[in-house]
Amino acid sequence: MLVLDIGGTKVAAARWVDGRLQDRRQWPMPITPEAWRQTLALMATTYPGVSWVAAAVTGLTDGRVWSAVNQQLISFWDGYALADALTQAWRCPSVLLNDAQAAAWGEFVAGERQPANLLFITLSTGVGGGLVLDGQLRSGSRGLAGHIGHVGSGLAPLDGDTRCGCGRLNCLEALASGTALARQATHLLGRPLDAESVFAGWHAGEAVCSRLLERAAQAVAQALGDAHVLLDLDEVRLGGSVGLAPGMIDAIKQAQQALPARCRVAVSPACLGADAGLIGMGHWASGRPGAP
Ligand code: ADP
Ligand code: BMX
Ligand code: ZN
Repeated sequence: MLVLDIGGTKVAAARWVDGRLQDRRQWPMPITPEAWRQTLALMATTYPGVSWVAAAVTGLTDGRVWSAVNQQLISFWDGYALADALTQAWRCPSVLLNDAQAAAWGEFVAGERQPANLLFITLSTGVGGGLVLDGQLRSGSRGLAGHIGHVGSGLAPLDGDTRCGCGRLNCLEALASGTALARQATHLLGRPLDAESVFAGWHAGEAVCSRLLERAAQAVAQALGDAHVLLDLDEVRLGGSVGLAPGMIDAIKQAQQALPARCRVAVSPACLGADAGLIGMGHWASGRPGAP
């Protein structure tokens, strides 16, 4: 089986052999339909002889067709028959699942501990979430379950750009995603910055970057508090390049101190690191009817 993790910034791929990843590779996520078709063709040549393709993908999926929650993340794909495109590229069956839901399943099945009620949250291009409740992956009948990036954070982004690409105001994703950090810093400092530079500025003591990251951490802590009072979680695992960047988890834990003890859920870095989505997809797809 071939497993893919298609995010807003990168596409990761690996063969899934005997419950492990083999030959893992990564490409930038294309930003035009033509570039996507080229990347797909390149991946098909890189991994010949595949009998099943299982893709964890940012956005909503009914298992066959892809659509966006945040219309700004991959604008050219809305309504795209992604599973058919994968089937055509490899001439084999394919399945799809949301990326954060796949990662949540990976963390539950293959992490060091198996808490029955687990939230995986990724701070990455967007902010995604996946829920395992009573030991079962909760996708929801529309694939929407766990989309914590689109809960209202109660805080406004510092650049005044309050409307998220999903249509709501002041979403967590509009404050704490890599895209949001870069957007706010670029506006406030008047020069282009990416999320990596915002972290570098923070560690160098730059005031605007520190304020942005502390506010992002505060928004994450609030959203985790909301999820915890709603679901009584045993644990939260944090992933994504922003979530796993040095200092982020400590800033979130620090922000949790402002909440009443009952609203503070234990947060730890994803046991599977950046591979949670790929590994989760391997385990999840292996359990599907007809899987090799
Ligand atoms: P994807 O969203 O495709 O799953 P990532 O988890 O790598 O990919 O998240 C991409 C986001 O993380 C981008 O906004 C990028 O600028 C940011 N990012 C990547 N590396 C770092 C880093 N070392 N520190 C902070 N932010 C990072
Ligand atoms: C967005 C949404 C989620 C996704 C999350 C993290 C889209 C295209 N995606 O909230 O489905 O899980 O981003 O995605 O609407 P990533 O690209 O940052 O990994
Ligand atoms: Zn939103």
